[in-house]
Amino acid sequence: MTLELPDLTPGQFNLVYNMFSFTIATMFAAFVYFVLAQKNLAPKYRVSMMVSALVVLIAGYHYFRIFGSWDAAYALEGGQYVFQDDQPFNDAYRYVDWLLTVPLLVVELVLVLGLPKGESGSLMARLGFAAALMIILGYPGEVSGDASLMGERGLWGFISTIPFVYILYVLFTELSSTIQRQSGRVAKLLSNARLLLLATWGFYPIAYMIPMFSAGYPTETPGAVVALQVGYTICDVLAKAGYGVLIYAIAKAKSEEEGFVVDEMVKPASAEA
Ligand code: RET
Repeated sequence: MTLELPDLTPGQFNLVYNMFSFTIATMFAAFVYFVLAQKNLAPKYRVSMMVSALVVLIAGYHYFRIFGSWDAAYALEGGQYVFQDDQPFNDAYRYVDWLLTVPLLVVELVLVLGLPKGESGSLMARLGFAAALMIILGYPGEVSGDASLMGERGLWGFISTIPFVYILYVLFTELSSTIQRQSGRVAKLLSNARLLLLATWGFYPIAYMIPMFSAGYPTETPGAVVALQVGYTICDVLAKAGYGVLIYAIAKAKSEEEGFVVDEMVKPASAEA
């Protein structure tokens, strides 16, 4: 779905432009890091790092497309960035990205817990399904021309919050006993990952609400358009790359506790003889 946007000042246009560019670099750098860091983990935990790598790769691609769409949607005319009607900004990339990556993020967390097979399968299926539902239900509100709190944006936002609350409920009730079963160090890291998830995921619905309080959104509210894009972008960097680093720390701590030793030293030829 494409969006009609207002004209912007160079400062506003460039802020979003640079944030998108920074995010592409971060996602691809995180991809390389997650792929290379796998060798430091016990084989059992490598799959959660693979999922982290997939998430940032998918996001890097989508930010590349979002960046291209943003660039094409504006032209500098007389010192202002003027919106181009024939090349509207495509906001669907963001939701397609979330649809693919949000279920993967919950899978990542469940995988790193290292639960028995039966338990983890059901947890992943329930959380993954709720995550996908949350994104699908939020989309009609995001692209609706009616951005008011009591209108379409507010309604879809409210419906989408139901699966969101369900995810939080599962994470903070069912998962608590699992976390308590882990050693002190791992339990601390796991509850940090859960808190990071709450803090970053909780920010998306807040960003989603910005247009509800901006009369005339989007064509008459350049500030709200910029705030929404910058807000979602910061959340994505933290929720994907930042969260992946924490998942790595958990997987590393668990690997060490389970006796895994990284064999990094390449022995000189003479030592092998
Ligand atoms: C929407 C619509 C309004 C209500 C709620 C929402 C929640 C969105 C979330 C998105 C998380 C995205 C992540 C992406 C990173 O890969 C859809 C904005 C509750 C929680 C983690």
